[in-house]
Amino acid sequence: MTYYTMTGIAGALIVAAGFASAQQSIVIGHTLSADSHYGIGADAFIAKLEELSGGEWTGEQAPAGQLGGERDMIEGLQIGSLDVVITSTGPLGNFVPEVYALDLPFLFRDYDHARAVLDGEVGEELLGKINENQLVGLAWSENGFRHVTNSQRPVNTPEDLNGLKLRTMENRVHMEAFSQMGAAPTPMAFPELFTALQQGVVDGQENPVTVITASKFWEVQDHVSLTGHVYSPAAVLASPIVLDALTEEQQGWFYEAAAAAAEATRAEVNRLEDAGVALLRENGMEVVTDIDKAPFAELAQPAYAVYTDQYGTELVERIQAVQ
Ligand code: EAX
Repeated sequence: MTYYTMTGIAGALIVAAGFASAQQSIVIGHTLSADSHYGIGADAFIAKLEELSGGEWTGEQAPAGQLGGERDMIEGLQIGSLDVVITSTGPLGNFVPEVYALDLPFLFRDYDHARAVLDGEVGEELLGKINENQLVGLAWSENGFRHVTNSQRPVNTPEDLNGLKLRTMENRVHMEAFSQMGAAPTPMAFPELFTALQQGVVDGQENPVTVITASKFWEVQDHVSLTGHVYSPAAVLASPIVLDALTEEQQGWFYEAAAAAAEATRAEVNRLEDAGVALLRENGMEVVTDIDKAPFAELAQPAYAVYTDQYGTELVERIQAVQ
């Protein structure tokens, strides 16, 4: 009797001491620079987590694809080798097919539309789908509307894309859209992209102003056209293996931290949407801002079938209907 009581008390003391002293640390992986919109989001995540946990939890960024491309990092979450990842939806459809519905070209009218969809019922449902695939969807964040850059010529019309070797994300919808628009799409993980542009393995790529500036693509690309051909969401994802080991309160901190990350990231996207074009020009890029999107949209339309043939049109129509 005495023996058990002693052990119990000693055990409790050891556990209590363990909790009090054990500072937990997480790693947040992403492909961009530490001062990019993702980096700013990761810092906001860590600050919020530290605040909510009273300093017991902290974290650090693993930026610039240090831990691999987005596909690799998503796999890392599934096996528990990574804690949190901020990623575009580019490769996410390979894990969660419904997410492809967000990657359709010329689907979102503007930032307000995209954010209303992701913050509403559709966004909530898609986070639920993510959770069915050995991942945890903590929050929707943002990458931005994507634009075409290249080293060859200004792109004004779809004809200007003809034969252009264009790196795309590893995303079947995007590849089909660019094939239909006349380019030669080459899927590639982001960490390989800068060198591929530099060495002329590909002529161009497409990414939001946020990514073009954070990655200094002006060093290897002369032209940018504000095609805005697709809206690129970002997802703040966690490993279910990491999250399941936490208390409900601690899990709540992760969700709140992800919301803070999304807010900080969107604020930086807003800032660069205003300042971005001037920044690109200052750094020597020739920017085509006045583009008639209709012929691009018309050519890209068959890419919808990559998703709708298998999953139907319901989700797409619901996204279009959001005001
Ligand atoms: O998520 O791969 C891409 O082009 C993405 O936009 C980039 O990794 C940021």
